[in-house]
Amino acid sequence: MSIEQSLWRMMVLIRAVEDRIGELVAAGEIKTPCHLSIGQEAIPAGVCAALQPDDSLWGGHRSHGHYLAKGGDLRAMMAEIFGKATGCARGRGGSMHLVDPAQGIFGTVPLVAATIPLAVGAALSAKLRGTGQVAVAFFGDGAADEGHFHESLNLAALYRLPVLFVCENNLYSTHLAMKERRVKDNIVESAGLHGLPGERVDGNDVMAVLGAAQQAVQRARAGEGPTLLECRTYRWRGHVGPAADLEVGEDRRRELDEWLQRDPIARCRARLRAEGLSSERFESLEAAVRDEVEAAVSFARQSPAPDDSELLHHVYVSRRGV
Ligand SMILES: Cc1ncc(C[n+]2csc(CCOP(=O)(O)OP(=O)(O)O)c2C)c(N)n1
Ligand SMILES: [Mg+2]
Repeated sequence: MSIEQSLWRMMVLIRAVEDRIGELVAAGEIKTPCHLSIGQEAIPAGVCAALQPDDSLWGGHRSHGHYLAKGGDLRAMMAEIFGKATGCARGRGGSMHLVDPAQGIFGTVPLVAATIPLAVGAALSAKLRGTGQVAVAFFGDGAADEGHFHESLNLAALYRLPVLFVCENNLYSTHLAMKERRVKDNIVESAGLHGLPGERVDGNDVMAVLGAAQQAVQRARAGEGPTLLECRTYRWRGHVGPAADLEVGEDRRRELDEWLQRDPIARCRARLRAEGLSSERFESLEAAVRDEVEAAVSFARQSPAPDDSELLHHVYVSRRGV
């Protein structure tokens, strides 16, 4: 499979998983709040394809795609979202606490901007140990409004740390459009202010995202320090849950119509089609993805809930090792 085909497949997987999660939330079977990234799939797919398995990933509340693209186990994610003992956080975290240390996924945390400095810490550790590992922080435009973002960029630039700051700018922080929160549309300029390179990328073009991430990773591994990528995109669903949130702000319906035309999966598919990939091949890959998603849902449904007696396990570190 070519790199572009595997990126297309990853985007299809992320969307199929999230479409299914949306259905299960609407049906009341999933109770945990779920923030869907439908429309934004090119960013996790493109960035993670530039990483090695032992590079670390740090995410936020909208991180299903980050987890999957970095190699996180789909069944363990679905079980986590169902609150089951087989979940990647043993059913205690839900959709917003996905973790898989074996794949370098050390934390997705719903406190906005909280994992940006953690990625800087991981990059400092990698630099001190001389491992060559890179750390990636995924965060939204809302997180770029927070002080953590600026402190992290400054420190990473000062110490020339191997870290990628990936801002997924979907133009909204909950229901607040960027223009209601910032005087200027200038997140990418924060890079220059703090002394690191910054680039605005078409976040709905998976090959553009991949190219920008590869360059940033190369710089980081060469000891040249951090990069900020501001990937422009748009989420098709509302802030949380499956609804489209069309009543949020007067611009949303028009914007959504425009951004639907820039569907990252359709764009990638059109390129692959022009290169000769047959409709039958697309259909068989899509069917395999659907089967994979249904197998994960069955696994989650059949898994046991955590036992009541373990309620306080894994909450505090115990000297007895419980
Ligand atoms: C420190 C903190 N402040 C506020 C919130 C409430 N909150 C949750 S998600 C969110 C919006 C974040 O927007 P953005 O960073 O652009 O990410 P997006 O939801 O667009 O992916 C806010 C304000 C929070 N979780 N943490
Ligand atoms: Mg946002």
